[in-house]
Amino acid sequence: MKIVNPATEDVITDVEFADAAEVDRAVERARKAYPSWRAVAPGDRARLLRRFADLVGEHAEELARLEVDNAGHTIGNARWEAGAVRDVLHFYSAAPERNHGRQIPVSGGVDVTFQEPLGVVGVIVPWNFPMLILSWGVAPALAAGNTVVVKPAEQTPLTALRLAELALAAGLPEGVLQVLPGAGEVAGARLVEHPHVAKIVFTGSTEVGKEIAAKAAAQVKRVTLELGGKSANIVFADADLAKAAAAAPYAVFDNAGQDCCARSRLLVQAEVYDEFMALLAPAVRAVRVGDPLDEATEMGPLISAEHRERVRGFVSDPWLQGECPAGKGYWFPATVLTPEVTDPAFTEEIFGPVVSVARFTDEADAIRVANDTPYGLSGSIWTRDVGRALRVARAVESGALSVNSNSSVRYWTPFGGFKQSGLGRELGPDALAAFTETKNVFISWE
Ligand code: TXE
Repeated sequence: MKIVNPATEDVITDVEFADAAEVDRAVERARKAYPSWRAVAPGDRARLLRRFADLVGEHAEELARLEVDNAGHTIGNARWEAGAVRDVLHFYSAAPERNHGRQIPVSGGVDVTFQEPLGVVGVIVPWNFPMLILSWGVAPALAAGNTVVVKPAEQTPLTALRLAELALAAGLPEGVLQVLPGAGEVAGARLVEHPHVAKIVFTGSTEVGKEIAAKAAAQVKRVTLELGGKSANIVFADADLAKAAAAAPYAVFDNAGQDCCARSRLLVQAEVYDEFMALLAPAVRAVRVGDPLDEATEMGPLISAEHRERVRGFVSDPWLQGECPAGKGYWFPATVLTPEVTDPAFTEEIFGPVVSVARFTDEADAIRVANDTPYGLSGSIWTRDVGRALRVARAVESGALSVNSNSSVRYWTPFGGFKQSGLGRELGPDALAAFTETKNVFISWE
């Protein structure tokens, strides 16, 4: 399959896609590698993961440039992402030595609860953050003693393939981490259906997520799902409006809006709507779109021509559009819409640099509009009133909220969605539980 640079439309390379038989062989290798990987002493497994993390750090610039070429990320973002992959691996490298289990008092013996690895884990990765999202599944899965088969997205296999080489160079045994580029309906589907894959970690569209959940249910296979979002960015009249307006473009246009946490619904309290929009307009016009390798660039291209057409389909009568390059590359300008709240632009995940703005009257109205969606991944609340911030944060049905900030993801805190935005949590101290099975053993002393 031809792999394309979305900023230039040049073919970077050709990558062979795995068919179902190749997936079967990879799962078999992972199965063979599992007993000895789970038996590696905790300290040794920790050291191997730290070495892997260090190698990612040493190759951070190379990985970042690969992500720029393959996914169109800005070089600044891609450098941050390479550093984050290293940090996620470091964070979970501490886990093998802290997988303590529990001892619960009983009479007539000793009762021990173990957290056992699951076996072979399949990680299906999307194209929007190819190496970062890979690390969220791979690091805790390996730390817990599982072996892993990764299927990257069709468009973006390059950093995943490089990470697999670095894992081998770090000393991870053959078969412990494999990366298999392939089509979703072929290689991805086979991973989901394979009876020897114990768990699927999937990040992608809600539509495919539902299909995977249904297939997994037929085998009672474990799943973690990170799906779509339509998050609200709620600006109350008492907020620092200049700060909220300056942050709003980044909240939705980062990674050209191809972010499940994008705050693509901007809800502004009616009495400050005009004032806020007057502050928002220059901030949107100032977003620099262009060559992702230019350090000053803030927004790169969309992933493909097909995706750009999909994004364009949501846009009519924009309130404001910024500039973007003409000519080659899948460019799309930063766009602000003011649609009806029933319009698809306001209700559906666009996954592009498009924000839809609406007014609300009071706190209850803001909560009602924010929750009027099948999604529930992230969101922001801008206010100077601490009580209101807490009330709204508790009432909004989302997995990752921020107050007077856009941030959603820190690798040491839990991340995941309410409602149709997902199932289970990634990252944070609890992610290890998602890659282990609880086993209770009673030992009689009588
Ligand atoms: O996603 P898919 P697509 C949303 C976003 C975007 C839309 C479509 O709105 O515009 O989804 O993107 C693999 N069995 N998100 O079509 O198809 C596929 O190969 C097993 C949100 O790219 O869900 C890829 O590796 N696997 C999102 C991965 O699933 C299958 C990130 C995601 O692809 C499969 C991406 C199947 N039947 C898109 N079909 C987020 N949550 O961040 C496909 N795949």
